[in-house]
Amino acid sequence: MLDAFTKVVSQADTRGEYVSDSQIDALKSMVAEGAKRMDVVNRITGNASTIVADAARALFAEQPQLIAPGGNAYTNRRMAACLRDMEIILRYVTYAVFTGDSSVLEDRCLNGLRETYLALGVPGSSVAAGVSKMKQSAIAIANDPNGVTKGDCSSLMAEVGGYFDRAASAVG
Ligand code: PEB
Repeated sequence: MLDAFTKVVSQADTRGEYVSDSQIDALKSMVAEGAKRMDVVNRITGNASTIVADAARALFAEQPQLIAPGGNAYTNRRMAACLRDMEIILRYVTYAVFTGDSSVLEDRCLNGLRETYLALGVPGSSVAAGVSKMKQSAIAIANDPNGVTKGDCSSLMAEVGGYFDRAASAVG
């Protein structure tokens, strides 16, 4: 598991080079802008249940076959597994945002997930649709200008969106 700092060190070490000026500048700005990142993690974490529940509700409204008899979220057990999976994925996305690197999400959540769903008969494209809905709702919550110091969060939001996109494309 890497973070934005250890990633730079590990890449430099592979090439036997010193950390470059541009890498140091990029990390310096990440530190300088760190409060935004922590706010985003805090907001997504604090609203995780809402984000998961809203995304699941929207997914089942769009794909009602999932909750019909024979569907993959039919029975309380499967519904619970589905909500839990969405929550796990959201949790790993918050770790990636926190560390500024996707390796924790890749290694501990997405690696092998497509194959797991294939083996279980869970439709990966539906999971991907659920993840995209979590993305919309998480970004709306994280990017809300009310109640925080105003600033430009566009690149941070693009980064957050990228982690959700990565999770969706890993299973979809
Ligand atoms: C991945 N999901 C399920 C299982 C596993 C995961 C390993 C099998 C074991 C179990 O049931 O608990 N676990 C999960 C994950 C990590 C992990 C992400 C990462 C670290 O350790 N059903 C739907 C929707 C979708 C869904 C499309 C969006 O209709 C999910 C939610 N996952 C779903 C369902 C099951 C499951 C298991 C329904 C149960 C499948 C079954 O037993 O029939």
